[in-house]
Amino acid sequence: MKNIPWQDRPDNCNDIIWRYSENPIIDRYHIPSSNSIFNSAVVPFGDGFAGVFRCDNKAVQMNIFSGFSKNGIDWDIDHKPIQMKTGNTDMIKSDYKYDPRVIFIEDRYWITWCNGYHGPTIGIGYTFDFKEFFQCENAFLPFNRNGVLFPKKINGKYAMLSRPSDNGHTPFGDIYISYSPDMKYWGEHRCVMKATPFEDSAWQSTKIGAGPIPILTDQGWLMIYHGVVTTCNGFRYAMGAAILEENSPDQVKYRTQPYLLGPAVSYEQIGDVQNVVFPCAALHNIEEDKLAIYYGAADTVVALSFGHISEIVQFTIENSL
Ligand code: BMA
Repeated sequence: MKNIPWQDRPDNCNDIIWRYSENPIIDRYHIPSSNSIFNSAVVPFGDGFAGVFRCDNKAVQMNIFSGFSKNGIDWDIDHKPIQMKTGNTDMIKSDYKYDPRVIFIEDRYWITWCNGYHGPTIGIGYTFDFKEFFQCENAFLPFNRNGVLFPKKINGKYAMLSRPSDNGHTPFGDIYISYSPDMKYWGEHRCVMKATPFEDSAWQSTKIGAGPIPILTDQGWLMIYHGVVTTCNGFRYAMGAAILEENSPDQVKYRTQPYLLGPAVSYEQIGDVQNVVFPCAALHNIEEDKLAIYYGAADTVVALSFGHISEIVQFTIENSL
C-alpha cells in the first residue's frame, strides 16, 4: 500500500503507540468558520488521501466537511459543509452531523456519522469522488453513536459496530454489531463488548465505543476503540485495542487491560473538552507493519499517532483482560 504518514518511535519512548512530534496536524481555526476541528476520518484516495472532517462552527453547530491531502498530514478542507443528495432515501435533512468514519467497500467510499434525527443516531452515506455525496437511511433508531463499518462483507453481509446511547452525555455504553444485506435494513444485533468493572480496568469502566475501521490481521480484526472513566472532573477518554474473531466479530479474543494512549500532553488535556483522546481513523500498511491513527484531541484539534501493527496485536494478546 502507499506511503502513509510515518515517524519512527522516539529513542526515549517505550510506548506501543506514540505521538507525531508536530501534533496537532489540524488546528481549531483551520477553516474560516471553524471553532474546532477534531474527531475526523481519512482514507487513501487517488495518489494521496481524502477525508471527512468534523468541523464545529463558531455558532457551535456540528457538521462534516470534505478534504484532500497529498501526504495525509497537510489538509485542504472545504470551507463549506458537505451537501447531501438523495441516496436510498428522500429523508436527507439532519439536525447535525459529527464524528465521521470512512471506508472504501466494493465500488465506493461509505461514510457513517452521528446523525441528528430526534437525537443522535447513525447516518450513512456514500461518495465516489469526495465531491458529490449521497445520504441513505439512518441505520438505527435514536439514540446511537460511533457507527463503524467493517471494510468488507462478513458472511455475505455488511457489518457495523455501534454504541447505543442516550440523548445527552451518556453515562453508559457498550459496543454492538449489526448486519445488513443492502446498507438500508439492519438486524442480527449482537453484543460485542461492554464497559469493564471499575476494579478490572477503570479507564474503560463508564463506556466504550469503536474508533477507526477495524483492520484484518492474522489474529483477527484489530479494533482500536475509546474507553471512558468518570472522574471528579468529568469524563476522561483514552484509546485501547481489541481483537475480534474474523468470521464472528461479536466474539472478542483479546482486549487491552491498560490503555494504549491516554490524554497526557497539553493539546489532549486542554481544549473545549479537557482530557479527550478520540480515535476515528487509521491508515495502515500491512507489509511495512505500520499504523497511523488519527484522533481528536480535547474536542478541539486533530492529532496523529503511530504504532507497529504486530506490536499492538502482541501487546493486546499479552495484556488482555
Ligand atoms: C462524545 C462525543 C464525541 C466527543 C466526546 C468527548 O459523547 O460527543 O464527539 O469527542 O463525547 O466530549
